[in-house]
Amino acid sequence: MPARLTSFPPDRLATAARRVMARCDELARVTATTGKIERVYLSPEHARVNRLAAEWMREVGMTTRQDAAGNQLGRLEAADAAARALLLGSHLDTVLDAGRFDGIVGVLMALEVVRLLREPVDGGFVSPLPFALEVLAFSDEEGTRFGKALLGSSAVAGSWNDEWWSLEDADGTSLRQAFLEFGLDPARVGEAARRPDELVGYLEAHIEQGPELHRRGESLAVVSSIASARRFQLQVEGEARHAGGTPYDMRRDALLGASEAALAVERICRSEHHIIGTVGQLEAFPGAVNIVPGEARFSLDLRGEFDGERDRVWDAIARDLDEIMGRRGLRWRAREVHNAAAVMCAPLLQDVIREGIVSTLPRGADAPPVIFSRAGHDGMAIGSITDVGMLFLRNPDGISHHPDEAVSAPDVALGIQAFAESVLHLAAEPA
Ligand code: HGY
Ligand code: MN
Ligand code: MN
Repeated sequence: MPARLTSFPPDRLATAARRVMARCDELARVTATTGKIERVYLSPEHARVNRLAAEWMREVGMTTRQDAAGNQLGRLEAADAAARALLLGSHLDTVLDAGRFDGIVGVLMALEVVRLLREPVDGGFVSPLPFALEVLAFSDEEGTRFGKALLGSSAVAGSWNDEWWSLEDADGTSLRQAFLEFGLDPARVGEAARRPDELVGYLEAHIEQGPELHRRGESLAVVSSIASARRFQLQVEGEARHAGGTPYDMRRDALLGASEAALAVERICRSEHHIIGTVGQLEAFPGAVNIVPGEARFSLDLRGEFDGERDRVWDAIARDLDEIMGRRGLRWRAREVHNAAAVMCAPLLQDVIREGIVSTLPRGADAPPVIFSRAGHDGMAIGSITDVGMLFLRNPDGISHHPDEAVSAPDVALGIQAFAESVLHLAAEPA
């Protein structure tokens, strides 16, 4: 451990980190698919992890509730019951065949911060700070089941869109139906919304999901901003024909059009510094080995540091698709299923996160790294109602959205200290 530790004994931090790692393993076992980690919105697995999270929230002295959008919340009151709340947290849902730390480690680290900062009172615990502490375990950051990301945090931000009710999952279950089956009332989703005047801000610890900290040999970073993201479902229409009897000059092969489109996305985005485009899904229809695909569907996930750059690249991609599909006698259309503007992390919250990281470094060490997040986070939604700050933890090799996603216990211990110190620095700020 570095020489300069402030108010938290190293053994408490190490114990907290071990607890976080063990609970990441425990939550990884709550999955829809044995041998993989898969936990999607409004599923039985979602309900089970909410119960586990609520138990751990109560264990540190918080009162708990599940909100009207299925987010699990814990709250530790301040001495002044009318005090505003500092929100800490991340998400407990996952992508398909996920790693065990994306989102999860942030929720568990937030609980360890509460455990470090709470003070006993009348047989319970209280936040000794000028604000209440809340831990939010968001229910759907990834958008895995319905394609639209940030559903849980959008409800908290009061930006739920009633058009989303008709979104369907792979089985054709609508979001509305899934709400009802989970025991939630679609008509009351608005009750999850929080008022800006009751909040101090939102702080999230998260693995970097990229290689920069690994390459720098650093444990922690301040996040400057969260990438803007647009997601599309695209459809290409050609003509299904016999795979043997149809000569090439008569074909309108939708899969080849979509394949050229995917390569065009890579070519165009590679020429742009801060734009990243990914085709993660691609499907041919009717999908028989002896039929030329008459239809193809594919996804596009497009991100950028700034909204304008991202939108300009989308226009360039659309022009390329017009040329490709025109040349191949195909038609194409795109449906936008997600659009989140870039969120700048508040300067004050960047400062307190920086102070928190400095508390873990030896005296005289260089200033902590500052990184722009290419991954999306719940702060993109929460940023519309309160200030957002993020702390990144190194994840070796940067691999994420993959079972090999990793984080080290020593880095988690440093992250818990930095996170707790950040909260203390914020509490010391003038109201
Ligand atoms: O897709 C993302 O960037 C995030 O991990 N949901
Ligand atoms: Mn993710
Ligand atoms: Mn995440």
